[in-house]
Amino acid sequence: MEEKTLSIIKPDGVRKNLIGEVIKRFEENGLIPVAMKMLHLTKKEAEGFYAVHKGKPFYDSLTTFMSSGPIVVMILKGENAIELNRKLMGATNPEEAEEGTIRRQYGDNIEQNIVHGSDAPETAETEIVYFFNSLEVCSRP
Ligand code: IDP
Ligand code: MG
Repeated sequence: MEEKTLSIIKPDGVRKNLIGEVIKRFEENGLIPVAMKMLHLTKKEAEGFYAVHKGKPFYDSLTTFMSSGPIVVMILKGENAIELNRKLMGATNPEEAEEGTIRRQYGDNIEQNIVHGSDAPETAETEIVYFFNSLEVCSRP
């Protein structure tokens, strides 16, 4: 089934100059960007995005990290885009991520793990509208 998912190259990915590398992985694996922008979240905006994790011990540190520098936010389109993106990213903890995945290859630790990807159709929808309005989403074959 064709799906859309939200992808973020986190501040560590941007600092490490991995924008091109990450997008290349997506394109090579059938995930096509249909919307894209670079922005620097405020702490409040990062807290809003990660509201689902509010109350967890890592929430404050995570949202400080996510607002520590520019990020690249994208909507990716493709067959089973949500699951495929999660597969290319690898497990949350880079040490536990499969060999060859983005997080395994480039992530420093369980927090600073280079990329975000939606985990289900409902969260993909919520996350997409958090960042993009309908005029910013392109139609691509
Ligand atoms: P996911 O990004 O693989 O979906 P989630 O459990 O949704 O993982 O957590 C969101 C983000 O919060 C992670 O990508 C990571 O940056 C951070 N995070 C998750 N668990 C921990 C933790 O135990 N310590 C520190 N940061 C964490
Ligand atoms: Mg998640």
